[in-house]
Amino acid sequence: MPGVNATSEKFDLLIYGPSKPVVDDGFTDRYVLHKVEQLGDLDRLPPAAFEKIRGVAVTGLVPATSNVLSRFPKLEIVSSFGVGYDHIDSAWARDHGVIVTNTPDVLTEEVADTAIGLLIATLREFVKADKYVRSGLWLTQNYPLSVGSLRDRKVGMVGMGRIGQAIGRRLDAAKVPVVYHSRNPAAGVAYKHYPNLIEMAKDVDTLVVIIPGGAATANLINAEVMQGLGPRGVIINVARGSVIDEPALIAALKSGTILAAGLDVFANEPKVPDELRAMQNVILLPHIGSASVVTRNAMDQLVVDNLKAWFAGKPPLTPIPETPVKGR
Ligand code: 8YV
Repeated sequence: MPGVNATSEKFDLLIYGPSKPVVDDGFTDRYVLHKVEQLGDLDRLPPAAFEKIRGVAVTGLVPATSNVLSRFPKLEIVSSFGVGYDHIDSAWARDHGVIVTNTPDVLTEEVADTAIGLLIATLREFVKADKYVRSGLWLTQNYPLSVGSLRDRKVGMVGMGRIGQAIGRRLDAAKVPVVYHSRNPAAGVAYKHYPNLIEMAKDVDTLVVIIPGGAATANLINAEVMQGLGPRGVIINVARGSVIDEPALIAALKSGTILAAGLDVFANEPKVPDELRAMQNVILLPHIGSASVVTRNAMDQLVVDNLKAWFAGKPPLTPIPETPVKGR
């Protein structure tokens, strides 16, 4: 019977993705661990392992498509690292009675910190200013005043989930007005809601993007949105690269349609377009929104704890809404 805890039973798990100490060392000898770091290595698993594996820990943004998941006929649960799960085919999982879990909450404040840091660094040009000091130019003249400032801005959040609300709290503390766009108004949120993104873009000068990736939000931030934002416009993206039309962003930054951007995520990461890398009015981060030791350890631990709860016959701690757990 799925997930039942008979004393002598062993549970075969696939650890899929980059090796992580918290995950690698997180299981007792009741678990048999099979490890695959990337998609291309799956074929190296012995055929018998595919028949036995009942749980998968996805420890990074490695694809868990229907092609991958359907190779495990006994699969019961996919425990994924990260709050976003656009790398998992959750519809396939739902249709095949497989539970998917993610790692919400434990990264909320860290990602919100990153968003605010990136916003201020972009507006006040911290990276350029740092280079200025290192190059010795400060000895000859003061660094020019930054055109951007948080002081005269109005932020339009794209997405108002847990992380969006944590970013909002930080902006409230900084006395910056906030409004937001999302498909539906968020419960218990007092900021003005815009059902229409273009209308919001016209009313603000700064977008902070923190919505899930995937087909429903692909290229949501397009040329029209950038046009609406206007020449003072600043875009901060800590969500997924897929949410922004990247060629349109490059064109808007080049032409002065918008002022600047702070990007933690990219359409085809870790590949970042040369044009973006050459620009002075962007700050580029290597997808580090949640990437501190303390937060990543907490996320890894939640990946482990979801699997352990399931194989102890309990409900997993953080199932995604698409695969709710019944009867535990
Ligand atoms: C991780 C993230 O960086 O939680 C998410 O959705 O994007 C990040 O916290 C990502 O999972 C990379 O492995």
